[in-house]
Amino acid sequence: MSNLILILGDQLSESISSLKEYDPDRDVILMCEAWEEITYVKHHKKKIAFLLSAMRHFAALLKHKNYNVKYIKLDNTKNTKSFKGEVKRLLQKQIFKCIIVTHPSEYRVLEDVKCWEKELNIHVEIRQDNRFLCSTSDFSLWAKDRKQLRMEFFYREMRKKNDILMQDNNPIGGQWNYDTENRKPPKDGLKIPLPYIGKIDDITQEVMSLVSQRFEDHFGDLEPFYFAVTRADALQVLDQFIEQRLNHFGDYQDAMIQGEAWMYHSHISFYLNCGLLLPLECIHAAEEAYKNGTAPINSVEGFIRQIIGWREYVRGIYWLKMPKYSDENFLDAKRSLPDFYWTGNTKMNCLSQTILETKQNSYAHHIQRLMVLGNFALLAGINPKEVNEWFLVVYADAYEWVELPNVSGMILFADGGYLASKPYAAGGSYINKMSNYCKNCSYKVTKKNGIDACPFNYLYWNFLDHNRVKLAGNQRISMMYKVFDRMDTEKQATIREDSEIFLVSLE
Ligand code: FAD
Ligand code: DLZ
Ligand code: SF4
Repeated sequence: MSNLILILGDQLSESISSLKEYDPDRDVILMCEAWEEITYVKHHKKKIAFLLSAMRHFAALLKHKNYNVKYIKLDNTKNTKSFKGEVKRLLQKQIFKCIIVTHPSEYRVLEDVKCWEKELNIHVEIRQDNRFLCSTSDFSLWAKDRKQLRMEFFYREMRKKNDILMQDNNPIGGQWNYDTENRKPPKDGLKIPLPYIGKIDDITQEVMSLVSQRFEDHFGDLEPFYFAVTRADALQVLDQFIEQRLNHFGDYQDAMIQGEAWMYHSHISFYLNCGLLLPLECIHAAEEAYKNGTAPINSVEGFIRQIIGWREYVRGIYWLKMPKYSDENFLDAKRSLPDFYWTGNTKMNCLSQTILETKQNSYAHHIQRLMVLGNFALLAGINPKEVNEWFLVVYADAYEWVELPNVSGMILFADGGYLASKPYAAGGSYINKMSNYCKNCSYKVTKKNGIDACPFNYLYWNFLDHNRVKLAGNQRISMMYKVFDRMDTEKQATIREDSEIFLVSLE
């Protein structure tokens, strides 16, 4: 008897586990555009267009290779709008032995799928996601009995286990981590290569019309659209990165330049997260560039660390800690997300630039997400639920498994320090050092207090002061409490007053 193989929108890899032992004479592959997936949060228009186009192209490729694919478009009048509804509809037409699906990447969907066996009265086989290098069970084993997890130790294990950048059981170059060589401020006159610009074919055009008609009220600009939507094109993005950007990736990993949304980053997260690219091929391409002498170790190690380290680490934490992780709010942050996160309408230039680029591209690079958007949300005490929803909506690479640990764990310290050893809090001088945003800002980054002072400056101290009970014991920031305590009481009062005025103005 035949199997029904369900392929979800972020599982667009021919080597995916659900397709193993596929039998062309019996099995049916189901892919569906699901209203529920598109609207359970109101995803950025560009993100929807990207994913639907990538899904349609993937289905076309499978059909071309004679796979038996049933692809349900969003505007199919019989579309029931959900994964379960579409599976059920197919079960009513044909008898299957079993439903096969690769482990969904989000807890919400996994919980749904787990109920189908009972509800639909058919065996459901959930296969491990073979696109990650560390299985969820291996991660739990590694994490077991550790009170605090640290990415660095996980990363070293992954390097050894996968034999990446290793020589005789030692790290190539003699060091595991070149983080200190990943922090060059931007310099004038950098010639940053243009990002990949994909062609819009008929499939993408059709999807774009659909998105502009049906999702007009969603955040973000649909045009110009330039993402790759096939594996072949995504491989070109990777090649272009290795040839043109990797060389400087390490030096300028933490740098931000006004008007340069893409910097020397790789822009492959969209493709990795939906399956068009696979982690090992990206890692091997970078390792090869080091061996060929075309990219330095600080770039290659830095890039590989993001993929084999951070990406796998946050996924491990997600599956270890869900569902409780999504309710964490260690610092009891309650403020609503300011409206300017949707409009960019703020006098704070770093925020305004980053938000407008996000609106345009459905992309911002890591340091903008971390030190501008994240730092502000942390210091202003924004409610983690609202921050998480915003990050899930706006980025084309966002799925809960990767977005949630980065937001609740990395930027908001909402998990109390499980993922990161200290809050990534900083005043304006850090942003000034790593960017040129402050030059064009209405606020003065050098001023600590007063109406025209950079808000990050007083909000930083106010944040520490406000969260003293929960943070003062953290060894990595206890020093900053000593600095605050040495300030005279008048200065401390001014910090509190400026912060109060500013935070009230957000409401
Ligand atoms: P590069 O800088 O070129 O890095 C290469 C690859 O490393 C990325 O493509 C990505 O796959 C991986 N990577 C790097 N950092 C991380 C990280 N912290 N966690 C997981 N993978 C990482 N990444 C997502 O893929 N989806 C998200 O929803 C997401 N949300 C984030 C939210 C916040 C608050 C922060 C601070 C980071 C978030 N990241 C997320 C991580 C990171 O910012 C993006 O992966 C990166 O900006 C994607 O751009 P790139 O491909 O040019 O990355
Ligand atoms: C993100 C997304 C969107 C916007 N649309 C669809 C869709 O129409 N069909 C689909 O199969 N997947 C979509 N996705 C990706 C899913 O949300 C993702 O596969 C699950 O969250 C994985 O658990
Ligand atoms: Fe951002 Fe402050 Fe610099 Fe303005 S002065 S760009 S608010 S860091």
